[in-house]
Amino acid sequence: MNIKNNLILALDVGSESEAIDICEKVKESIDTIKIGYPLALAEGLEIIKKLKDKFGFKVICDFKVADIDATNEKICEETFKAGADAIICHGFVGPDSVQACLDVANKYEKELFLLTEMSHPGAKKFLQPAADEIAKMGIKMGITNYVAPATRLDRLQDIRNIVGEDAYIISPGVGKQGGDGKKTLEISNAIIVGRSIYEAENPKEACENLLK
Ligand code: O7E
Repeated sequence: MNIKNNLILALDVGSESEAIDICEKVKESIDTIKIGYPLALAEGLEIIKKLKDKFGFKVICDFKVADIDATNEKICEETFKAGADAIICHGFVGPDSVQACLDVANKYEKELFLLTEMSHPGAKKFLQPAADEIAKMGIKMGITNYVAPATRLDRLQDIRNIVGEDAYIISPGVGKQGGDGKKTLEISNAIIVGRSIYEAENPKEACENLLK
């Protein structure tokens, strides 16, 4: 995925009007947004096409898909039918569940991101011990896009070492969660930033500062 300024906006706001307001303010710096449950549950999947049509953005749907294969297939179908350019799935559910997501992404000629280790402190308890194996599974399955944390650069580097330089890694955790954008981008291909932009008094300036 080609992402302008290697910066993805996590648009975790609660309404279409807030989403449009933020997008208007940052549209010069950003061409890719991540929509997750907060906005999708508030406004429905139609919000994907609305924002794509209005701003020409690419939309990554962060539904952290984590069910059995048959249900994952249905979730991905609905998401790509609604216009998503990519979807994020969890890896801990295992290869059959992830394969179901990959098959639907391939059918729509869209992209799948595999979530390895999460960025929050709690991820150390269950997910971190499994994350390397999740990344290895992804490589075995031919997955080229990954999510790995900006909050633990040593772990981000470990995951980079497993998936290789050709893989595309996006990293959440910059700003409010304590991660450093510049250092993260020495390992990752793009950063995902939410609150530091949409909660800022001046989101446009917040974006520009991040890009500096
Ligand atoms: O901390 P913020 O406000 O900059 O937002 C970070 C966003 O990334 C937010 O949408 C959160 O749900 C998401 N995220 C993490 O913070 N940590 C993770 O490990 C994974 C994600 C995520 O986006 O998952 C799929 C990429």
